[in-house]
Parts: sequence; C-alpha cells; structure tokens
Amino acid sequence: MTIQTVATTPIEGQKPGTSGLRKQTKTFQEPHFLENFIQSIWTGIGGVADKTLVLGGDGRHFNAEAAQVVLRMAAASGAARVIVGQNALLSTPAASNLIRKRGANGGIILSASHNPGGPDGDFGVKYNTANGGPAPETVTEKIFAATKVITEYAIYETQDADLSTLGEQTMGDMVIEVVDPVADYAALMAEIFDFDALKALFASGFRMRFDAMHAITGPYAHAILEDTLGAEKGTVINGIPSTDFGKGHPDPNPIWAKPLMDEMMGASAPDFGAASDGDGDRNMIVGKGQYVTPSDSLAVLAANATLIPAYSGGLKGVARSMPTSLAVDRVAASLGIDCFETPTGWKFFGNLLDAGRCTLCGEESAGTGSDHVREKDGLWAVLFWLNILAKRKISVKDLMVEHWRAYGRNYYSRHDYEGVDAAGANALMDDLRARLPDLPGTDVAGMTIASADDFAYDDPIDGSRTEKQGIRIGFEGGARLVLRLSGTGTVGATLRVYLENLETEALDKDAQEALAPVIAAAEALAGIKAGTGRDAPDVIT
Ligand code: G16
Repeated sequence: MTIQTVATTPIEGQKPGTSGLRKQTKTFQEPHFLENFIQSIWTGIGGVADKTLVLGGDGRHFNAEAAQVVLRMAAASGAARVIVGQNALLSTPAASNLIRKRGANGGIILSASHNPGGPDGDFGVKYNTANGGPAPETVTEKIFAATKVITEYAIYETQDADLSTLGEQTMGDMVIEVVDPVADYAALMAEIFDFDALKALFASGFRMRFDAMHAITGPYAHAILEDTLGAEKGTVINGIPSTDFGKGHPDPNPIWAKPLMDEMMGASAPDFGAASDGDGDRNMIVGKGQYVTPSDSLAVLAANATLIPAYSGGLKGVARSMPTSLAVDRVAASLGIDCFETPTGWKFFGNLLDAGRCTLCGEESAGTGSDHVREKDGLWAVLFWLNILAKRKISVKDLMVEHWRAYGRNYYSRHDYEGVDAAGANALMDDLRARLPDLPGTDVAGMTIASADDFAYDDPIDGSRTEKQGIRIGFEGGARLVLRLSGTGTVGATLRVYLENLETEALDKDAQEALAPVIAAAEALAGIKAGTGRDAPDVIT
C-alpha cells in the first residue's frame, strides 16, 4: 500500500448549500470532483490526522464507490479510525447518533437526501461535526475556501475495504470498524419512547402503514416497528433500499408518497400512515383521512411532549425555520417557553440544542427532531406520534381538530417552481427585495401588509449573522407570505413560495381555498408567472 499524491486544480461550484454539497451523480463521478471536495473537507476542519470519523450513506448509486474513496483518503491523511455502517449504509440520524455516542470528531454522510438517485439522479456529501450536526457555516466556508485553492490530494492505493463484514480491519495505520447501522439507533429510540405502550398499541389491533420509499429507513423500520414493537408484517412497505429508490423520488410528501396518501384517504385505511425520505431524516405523518402538515406536526409534538418519557419534564424551548408556519409559536406561547426562528437548514438549530435553549425543532420541509441527535429524524417523529396516540387513545383526525380548537389553525402550503431560469428567479427576488421598505401599510389583493423584510438571523449563542435568508411578508390578521430560493436543487433555480393563513373559527376548509387571498397577494406582489415563465407551480404541498 502506498500513498499517492495526485495533482489537481480547483473545480468550480463546490460551495456547500443548505445541506452539504449536492450535484448530479454524473458530476460527482467526474475526475477529481469527489476527491477535491473530500480533501477540502480535511483542510477545512484542520486535517484528519489521529481523528475518528463516522462514515455512511443512504445507499444511492455511487454510495459504495464514494465510501471507498473517503476511506482511502482518510487513511492517506492519517485518520486513526473510521466507524462505518455495514455496506457503507447509515441513515442521517443514525450517523448523527454514532458520532455523539462514540465521541467521534465528525462524520461524512453520503446522501442527496430526498433528491432522486441513480446514474441520472443526484449525489451529495455532507460533513457533520463532533456534536453530530451538519457543519455550521463557519466550517463550510473554510471547506469552500479550500476547494478554490486546492493543488493536490492524498489517497491510498489499495484494494477496497470489505464493508460487508462486521468488525475491525486496518488500512495502513487506520482502523476501519464496520458496525450494524441499526443497533445503536434502535437502542436510542427505546430510551426515548415508551416501547411497552407502543407494543400494547399494536397488540390491540392498531394498524399502520410505513412507506420507506425504497430508501435507507427500510431496515430501521422493519427492525423497530415490526420486529420489536410487533406491528404486523407488511406494515413497512418499499422497505428494501435500492440504489435508485425504485426509480422514485424519495421525498415524503403527498405528491411523491401518493400511493400511501391514496391508501390513507380510502375506506379501508389503516389507523396511521407515515413515510420517510432517502436518508431517513424527513417524515410525513398522515392519519385515516387526515394529512398533517409538517408545521402542524411540530406544533402537536410540542403540545403533547410531556407524554413521552424523554420529555416528561417539559421542553426547554422550541425552534422552527423561518418559512415554517407559526403554529408552534402559538403552542410555545401557551407553554410559556421560547420559540426561536432560524434560517432554513438544520445546521442553524445546532447551537440552540447544544446550549440547552430548545428541545424540539422542526421545518416545513418535513423535518422534525429533538436534542437526542443533531439532525432531523424521520423514524423518531413517527414513534413520537405513535407514543402520543398510544397514550391519548385518540385518532389523528380527532387530535388535529382538538389542537386547532385550542390554538387556531395555521392553514399552510408551499408552492414550488422547480428548475426555473436562475437569472430570472434572482431578478424576481431582487426586485421584490428592493420594494420591501415601502410595503408596510399598503394593501394588496384585499389584505393589508403589516411587515416586510429580508430575513436575517443573529445566532443568540455565537453571535454570527446570516443574511438574505428569504423575504417575509406579514399581513394584518396573521397571514404570512415567504419567498426564497432553494439551496438544495441541482438544476437551475427553485423558487419556493410559502403561504400561511391563520383561522380561529373555520377549521375545516380546504387549504388552497383558505390560502386563496395569500396566493393572490403573492402573484400581485412578486409577478411569479412572469418572473418564472410558469403558469402554475410544479409541486404544491
Ligand atoms: C435540507 C435541509 C433542511 C431544509 C431542506 C430544504 O433538507 O437539511 O434544513 O429545510 O433541505 O432546503 P431548501 O428549501 O433550501 O431546498 P434535506 O432533507 O434535503 O437534507
């Protein structure tokens, strides 16, 4: 075995986005692309000599090959140990847990999350720090800076490591420890939730469907829901991970998880339905005849948290990303706890969680989590819901009605315009941004604008400031409109329009009808049709 030093030059476009570096798989497979980025991670974190890392991915196309490259580059740069999930698999929350539990210095997660996989799909690389969470911007900026000046990388010339067998092996001086991807995560879930209550729930005939979307959560869901908690076989569907996610789009929402939605809206629907995404950090919750928006889900979890053993002492606070609806704010106000509003991206919750300022966090993009790890966690959210239902002995539909009666209903929807011309999308945003100071007090589409700004976040823990995080427009009466450009797309730009309207009386409307005035205001204010060249959104969730 020898260490090769390979000459290279900087490659354009290696700036980490909302969640690591995401590109088309083909791009990652171009000469030096992956290697340049990995070496830049090592540089950005001050080297990996003598460090312990965790490594795993969501099993998408190129996962296995990329994992071997990461191992050979870690060994060449002097890492002491890499703890890797069997067959290079780890869900994102399981990786976060392993980093924390094993006291690792950090970890590499190979995933493009909910983006489709396969040779024509997307791939991604994310670096998580010692707290188990996505690297904060201070770190990703150093990594990006390194990508711009890289001249060489170091890699071991050796055979592939055997990642199929549990146990230890060496590559040069580095130890490679192959671990069961599920075991530690399943043990953590058993510490948080009342597994006896969940077993009793399933034993009583409670029926559930969990759509793993051919992605990483399948093995976790089979082991926990069926093998441990006794849910009937067949509860977990699409539970065998495939490299192209069964040619699907592993994003748990009513559009991409339509078969599950159809089943849950049908006459013989099970009591509870859920889905998770490519790397297992997102979740969708749906009851018999009742879809629950991610924003509402966060609010319900917060309102019922003390029913869960791990949170029985109450919540320290809650946090939500800025575009997430204000439903959880209303719960926090009634509980008398802090509610933080952060930019989109799980990395912004890390400081608050580490400082013990909040216990639960969530995002409209189907992410919910707590201080048990430093990532959002799909299966954790599902178990949280099951634990509430087991204790409350109530249907999802009745629970939602009860919640809205108590707190009001924040009708919510997101309209996505995907893969639009980037210059046009930026011009639309710049134009609206320039008009923000003049908007408060004016009327649009029959509503009065109460506030308008470009969201900037001052982190209360480390004082860092993050600007230009999306345009926020608040209307009198509690409606809200947010526009921002996605940081996870790989083609052109994706404009996201987030719509919200608070109702305290009419709790049973169709969401798009309840939001019609806000939708009209968005068009009138931003000229979305003209700016994107699209008559309608590509995806409405
Ligand atoms: C990532 C981030 C989330 C973010 C989401 C959508 O999720 O971790 O915090 O809400 O992207 O981001 P954007 O609106 O910029 O596309 P994931 O599940 O893709 O890692």
